[in-house]
Amino acid sequence: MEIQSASYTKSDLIAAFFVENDVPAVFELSGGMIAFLTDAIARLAKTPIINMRHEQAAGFAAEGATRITGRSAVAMGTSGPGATNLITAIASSYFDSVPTIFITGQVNQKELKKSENQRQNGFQELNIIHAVKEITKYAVLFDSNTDVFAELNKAWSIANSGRPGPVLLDIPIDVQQEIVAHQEMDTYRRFPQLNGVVDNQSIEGLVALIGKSKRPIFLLGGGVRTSQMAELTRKIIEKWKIPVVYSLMGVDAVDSASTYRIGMIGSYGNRWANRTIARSDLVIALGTRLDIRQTGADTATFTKNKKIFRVDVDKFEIDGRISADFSVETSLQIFLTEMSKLDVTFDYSEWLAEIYAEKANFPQRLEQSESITFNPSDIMQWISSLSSKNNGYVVDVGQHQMWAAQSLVIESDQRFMTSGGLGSMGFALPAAIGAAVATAGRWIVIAGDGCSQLSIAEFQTLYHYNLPITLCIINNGQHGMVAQFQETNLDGRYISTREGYSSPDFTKIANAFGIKSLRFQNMDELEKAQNFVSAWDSGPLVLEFMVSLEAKALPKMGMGTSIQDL
Ligand SMILES: Cc1ncc(C[n+]2csc(CCOP(=O)(O)OP(=O)(O)O)c2C)c(N)n1
Ligand SMILES: [Mg+2]
Repeated sequence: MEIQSASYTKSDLIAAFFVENDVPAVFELSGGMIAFLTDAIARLAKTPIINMRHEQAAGFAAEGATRITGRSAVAMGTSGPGATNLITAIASSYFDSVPTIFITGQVNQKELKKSENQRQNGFQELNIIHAVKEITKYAVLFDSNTDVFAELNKAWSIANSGRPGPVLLDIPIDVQQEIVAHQEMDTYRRFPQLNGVVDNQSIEGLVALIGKSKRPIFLLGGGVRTSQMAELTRKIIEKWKIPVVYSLMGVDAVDSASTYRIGMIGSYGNRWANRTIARSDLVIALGTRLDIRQTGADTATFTKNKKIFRVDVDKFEIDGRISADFSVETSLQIFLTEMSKLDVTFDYSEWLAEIYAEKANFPQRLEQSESITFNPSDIMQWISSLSSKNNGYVVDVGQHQMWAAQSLVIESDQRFMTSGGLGSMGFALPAAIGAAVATAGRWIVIAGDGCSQLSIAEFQTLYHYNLPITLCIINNGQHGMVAQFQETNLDGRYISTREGYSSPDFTKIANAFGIKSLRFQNMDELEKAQNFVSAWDSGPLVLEFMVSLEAKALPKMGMGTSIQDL
């Protein structure tokens, strides 16, 4: 891009860089220390600026937009409280490997504190670089000598290469206003660098292992989507004909129509899927870190009587809590591309039949007691049936998250997004706002009554931009996930999950924000509303589902146990 004017500022360069790098949108809440930046972005009028009601929501929205488009979106906050409000969202992007770009305004360079021992010099001054060191891949404070283009290129490149993750740029307000000389836009972009190589031995080794295996299984994680490899993964699965289980982050790795897609494993996995992986003799784990919620605390039992073959781009995960029999440190792009070149197919029809028989024994809806007539599993099936045109689901944190992961039907190309590593309540609605801004079409949010109270302010963002989002609030009148923990481990003393907890009338709240809403008490009411809700096509809609306090997230692996025990 040619810079036209003689008096462009560094803010203008940054705005131009966003355009050049296809930034889907900038999400922010205003502040004096970012006012020059937002002004420059608005004057260029190419990158949408979405005004959120909290910087944390801006950060989650940028994460959502980045995850869905595969292109880094930007979240901005002013110095001090704006910056600290971004921190939870930065951590979320870090743990879920999302290359979100965070930009904070900073006080004038001459107002920065004079020594590390001085608490604060400028008003709202705060050393955000220091604060986010552990949860960013790169964080840098600009000064007058910073080569702006070089730093932007570096930031985008680091965020998107290897195992992706967030970066933060802290830009003092005086630097934002500095005039730059007439300059050619540096169009040089570094696309994600693929880490590692695959030697033939690894692939041949895998084929040999499968040859010796009676019950192999693929275990897919969030890496499949992070590396944009869902399509190729599906092709390989269909050709190799090997069953697939997945982690919470891998729910949308393969769509539900695939015969080989068995179910979710882990602490709250589908019972039949956990039993399947427990019985398998070879686990081919792709892009998954085998965390405690997947394997249980007892890792020895998890690995018993089976070989584990792992592919991960992050060496530190491979060296992490589960040691594999064979591991390949490389990107899934490289590994899956090599896999797809092999002309092999396997016949595990007997193993598959066994798995299907097991599945028939444990219908998900029957995990609940019979007294639960408005069954969460049925509700998820109903939500799935609303429209196959939905882009997918953005899901919050709690029992409702597990009900969604266990029972939603994921159609081809539909996404399932949730806060995996950080598990942050209040993620879903803002993340869906990011997704809705960055793509055409409707998104479904599934959130609990507790989570909804963390993101209620964003109802105004929904209304203001008239976003095509259907917010499904699963209202069980409690912090159900924690209450379930208290029931098992604290003799049913429900401190601050039931006692001292309450929630407002969400349908009235939605109406107060100018948003249409409906409340449902039972399956009959859902059936009657089906046509209306399916046809709804004008901006946001809030649906509230009144679920029993007694509904549980089941099956549940006990503390310190293994999935073998389920
Ligand atoms: C920011 C944050 N605070 C606290 C928690 C702990 N926590 C996990 S689930 C949960 C309850 C969520 O309640 P609700 O949204 O009603 O979901 P439910 O479990 O009832 O479906 C809490 C408090 C968390 N994960 N994130
Ligand atoms: Mg709840």
